[in-house]
Amino acid sequence: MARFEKDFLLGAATAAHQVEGNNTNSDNWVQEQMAHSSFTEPSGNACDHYNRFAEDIALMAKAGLNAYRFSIEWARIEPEEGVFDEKETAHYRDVIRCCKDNGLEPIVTLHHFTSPVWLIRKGGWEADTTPTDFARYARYIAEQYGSELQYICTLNEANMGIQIAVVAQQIFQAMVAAGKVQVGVNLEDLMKGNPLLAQENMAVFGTDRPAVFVSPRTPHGDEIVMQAHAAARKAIREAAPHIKVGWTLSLHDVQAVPGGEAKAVEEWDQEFSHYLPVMADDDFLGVQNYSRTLIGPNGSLPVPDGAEITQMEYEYYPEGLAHVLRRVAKDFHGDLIVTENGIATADDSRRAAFIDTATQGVADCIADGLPVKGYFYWSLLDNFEWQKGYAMTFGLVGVNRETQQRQPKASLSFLGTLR
Ligand code: GCO
Repeated sequence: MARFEKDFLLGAATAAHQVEGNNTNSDNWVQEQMAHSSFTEPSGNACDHYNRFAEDIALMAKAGLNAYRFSIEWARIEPEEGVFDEKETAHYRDVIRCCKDNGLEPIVTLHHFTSPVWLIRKGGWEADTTPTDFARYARYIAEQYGSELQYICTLNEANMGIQIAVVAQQIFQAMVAAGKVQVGVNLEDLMKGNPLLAQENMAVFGTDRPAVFVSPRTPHGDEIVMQAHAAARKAIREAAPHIKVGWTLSLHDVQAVPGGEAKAVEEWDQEFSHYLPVMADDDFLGVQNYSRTLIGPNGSLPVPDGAEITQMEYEYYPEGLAHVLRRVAKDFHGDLIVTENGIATADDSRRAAFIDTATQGVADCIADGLPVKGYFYWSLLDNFEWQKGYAMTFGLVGVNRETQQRQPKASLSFLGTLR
């Protein structure tokens, strides 16, 4: 049953590195190949989406979706500093065209966690040169594809590095905050450090602690990320003024238990509020929510006893999405797009139930006047969940790892009925 207007953007999301395969010029690829890698397995061919995008896009169209959020891989477009690759540029032009031919609005993300190796060698997401480098790439994309696009997300989960820094600290204090980070990274390894891995990093990146996007970020790095976003936004607007620009944030439904109120405010400020000045000039905010976090007087609490947990070990809590939308709308006055919301589960009926509750929450927000323009389920495919590898099944479509054959799930058809 339709829950949204026909022009509401209803779709699924992916990220280049997690689905395309063979992203060989990226920092992640190199780290996955290291002998002492903290990744459970390498991404390899991933879902071969690089070659099978037309089939995947057709599946979404057939199900009734009208939008696709995907990322362009910077490491493919600019494999060497200042050198733009024409073949890869043509590839993403084909992807965008394929979306349009299938009646899907392409929502492009410029950076979804992975970066070119050369950027990390220069100091990565802690380096003062990165905002300029990122803006050059953003301008190129806007010049190349601007006439075909209406929306660009600059950075995916701009706040992830800060979340990881905070959680990593807590882990050191023996507070394993299960469910605190909405992404599959191996935090314990990250914090303990492995001297052999440090040597391998040194050999490739010239530093034993490469400042990749998904690593504990310093306050300086947080500034760099904000500057990179603002510089990219300016470049995009100069090249293609009609494009709506925003970034995305990983936003937990932060809930205080009695006594945890002050901590919860601190948590929300670090996750959201302190970014308000840089976001003030954005057209939209990409909201990414998967669960809630309960906060007590000393910080985050474990998942309540008896609660249903997902494969990611955080709480099944689809109500969190509407809570977060209502909360951000109080302070951010542009449009809102749910750029990610989803569940890793082997039981597809739980996925459909999750989508049902979450999207009903979105529809209620819209009925109350919130400017929510779209909902993108994470993820289209069972894909590479970073350091956790292929074990996490978020997809609306299963992928046979041997044959790459696609297996659309009932949740895909269910999502398609909502507009
Ligand atoms: C994230 C990411 C995705 C993850 C997803 C599931 O933004 O954290 O955008 O890459 O795969 O969140 O953990």
